[in-house]
Amino acid sequence: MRVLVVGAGAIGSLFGARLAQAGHDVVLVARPAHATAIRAHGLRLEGRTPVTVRLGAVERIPPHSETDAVLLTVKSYDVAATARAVARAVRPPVPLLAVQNGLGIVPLVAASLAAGGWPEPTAFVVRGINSIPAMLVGPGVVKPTGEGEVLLGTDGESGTPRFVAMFARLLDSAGLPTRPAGDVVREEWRKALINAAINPVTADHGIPNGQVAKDPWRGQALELLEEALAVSEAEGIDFSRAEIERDLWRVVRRTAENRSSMLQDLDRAKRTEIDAISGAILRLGERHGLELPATRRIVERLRRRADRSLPSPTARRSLQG
Ligand code: KPL
Repeated sequence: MRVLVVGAGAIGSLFGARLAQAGHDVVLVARPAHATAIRAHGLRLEGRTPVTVRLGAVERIPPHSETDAVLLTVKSYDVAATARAVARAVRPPVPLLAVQNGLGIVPLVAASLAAGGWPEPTAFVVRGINSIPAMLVGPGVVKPTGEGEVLLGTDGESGTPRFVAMFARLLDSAGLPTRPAGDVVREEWRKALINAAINPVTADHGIPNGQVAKDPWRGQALELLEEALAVSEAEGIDFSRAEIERDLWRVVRRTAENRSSMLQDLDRAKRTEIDAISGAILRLGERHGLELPATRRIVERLRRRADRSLPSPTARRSLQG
């Protein structure tokens, strides 16, 4: 199958490499240094038995792209602009799997695809809620760092179950385990609650996910989880504390070696998803009149950190290519 992977961070690169290994015809849209390294030497997939995988790599979505499916793996803050660019370049519409952290991704992707010219795009959008961890080691090198799965689902009203089944077959064929999401909104929340507990703590202290299970980080993570849970409850998404804590520690265990995506972003002086995860929870909490002091503190601290560590706007533009 021809697969266009738009967004070759850690997850896009890992998924692209595994799909190419399984015999699919993969093109990755990547930052210039990553794309150049992949074109020159292939994409190195580290792990117990490192391999080099040959696949296509380009810096921009090629105009008039012909593909059977799109994997949209950019960060949440790039979803709108990138989905618009996909719709302009890929015609007619093809099934698109949106894999990123954050809430409300399906309507955002659908609206952006419509703005780019796809008619009735919701029918083509499948949401992927991913817990498979990976790290981008450097240009042309990606490393899987634990275990997880991809939950797949659509907008219950207008999404197409056929495409969920298609992406399940595609990812399963590449050894990327999938499961039906059932209620996508609820599962997005579950992932957001887990991200709100793990990602800012790991980013704040520069620790791998596994350390979050230990004091003093454990206490901080649980405080953030509790505040985020109060917001999800106010939004009508009810999780028992016991259920979500069990899920949190399961993800921490299975991704213990991983540096969270937020920590990897700070490592590389890239914009983080703090606003899409904890910031979104804070904004929703405010609407419900909820005080979230721990969340507010960490959002402010990480925003300040990002402002200090991000390169100047000019250098940032050249990093983005
Ligand atoms: O989603 C992740 C992320 O880093 O963004 C987890 C599953 C927490 C793995 O680190």
